[in-house]
Amino acid sequence: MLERYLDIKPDVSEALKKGKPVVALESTIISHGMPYPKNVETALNVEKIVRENGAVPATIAILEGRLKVGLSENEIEYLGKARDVVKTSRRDIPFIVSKKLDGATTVASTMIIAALAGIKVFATGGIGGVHRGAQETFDISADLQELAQTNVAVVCAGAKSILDIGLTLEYLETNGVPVVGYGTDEFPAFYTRKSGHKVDYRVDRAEELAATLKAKWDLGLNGGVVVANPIPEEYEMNYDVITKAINDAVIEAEAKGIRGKETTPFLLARVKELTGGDSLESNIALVYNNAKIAAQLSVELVKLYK
Ligand code: PSU
Ligand code: MN
Repeated sequence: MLERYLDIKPDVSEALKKGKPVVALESTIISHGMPYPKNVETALNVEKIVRENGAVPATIAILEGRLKVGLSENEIEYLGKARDVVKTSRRDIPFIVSKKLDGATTVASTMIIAALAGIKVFATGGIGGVHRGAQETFDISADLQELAQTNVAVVCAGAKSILDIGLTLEYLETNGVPVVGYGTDEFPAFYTRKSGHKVDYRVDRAEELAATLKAKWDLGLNGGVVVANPIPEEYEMNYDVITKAINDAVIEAEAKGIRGKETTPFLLARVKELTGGDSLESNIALVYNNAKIAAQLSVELVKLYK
C-alpha cells in the first residue's frame, strides 16, 4: 500500500533493511528557510556531515506528488531554486500528493514521512512552536502536535524567539513531549545558547539519549522528543542584536497582516535582512552541528534495536 505513495532512495532503503543508522532531514528549510544558492550548498553539506558521522542521510520532500525519502543532488538543487514548491505541513500532504505537486516538508510532515519509512532520528534547525500573541491568533505550529504523536526524535537548536518560547515549552509539556538539553541545562534559543528557560532533562552523551528513546517507545509512550542542541559558541549571535531584529520583524508582520503559514517564512526572511546576513551564517552553523549529533544518536540507537 505504502509503495503507492512512497519512494525510498536505494541507499536509504538498504540501510533501513539492514538496521543501519539513517537520519531524516527536512526540506522547508531549503525552499522557504534560506536563500539560493546557500540553501542548496547547506543541504548538501548537511548530508555529507551525516555520512561522516556514520549514518545515511535522507532528505525528505514531496516531488510530483511522490513522498520522497532521500533525494538526489539534482532534486535538492531543484527544490532550492524552484519557486512554486508548496510549504507542506500535515494538513497539506493529501492535496500535494493527489494533485501531484511539489512540496517542501516542515518538521511535522518530515516526521510523518520519516516514520512511514521507519526512520527514528531527524535533524533540523529549529522547530515551529507557539507564536507570540497566540492567545489572540491561535497560531501554534502543527510541529508541536506532531511531536505529541509521531515517534521521531528531532535534533534542533531550540526555538527562535520569533516564538513565545515559554508557551512552546508549556505546550510540549502538556502533550507529554520530553525536551532534552544536549550538553545544556538551558533550552537554547536558536541563534543564542540561552533563552532563560530550563530543559526538563540534560544528557551529555548520544548513548544516554538513545537509551531514553528506546525506553519511551518500548513502553508505548508514543510521540517525539525534542533534542535541544545549542549553537556552538563561536557562531552565537549577539543577544541584543538578534532580539531587536526579531522584535522589529514581529511588529512588521503584525502591521502587514501576515497570517497562517506565511508567518514563519516572513519572519525568517525579515530577521535575515535586518541582521545583514549574519543570522544566515549562524543558522547554517547550527544546522551542521545538529546533523552531527543526530548522526551520532542514530548510530547509538540502532545498536539498541539489534
Ligand atoms: N524555524 C526555523 N527555520 C525554519 C522553520 C522554522 O528556524 O526553516 C520551518 C520548519 O520547516 C518548521 C516550519 O517546521 O518552519 C514551521 O512553520 P509553521 O510555523 O508554519 O508551522
Ligand atoms: Mn502557524
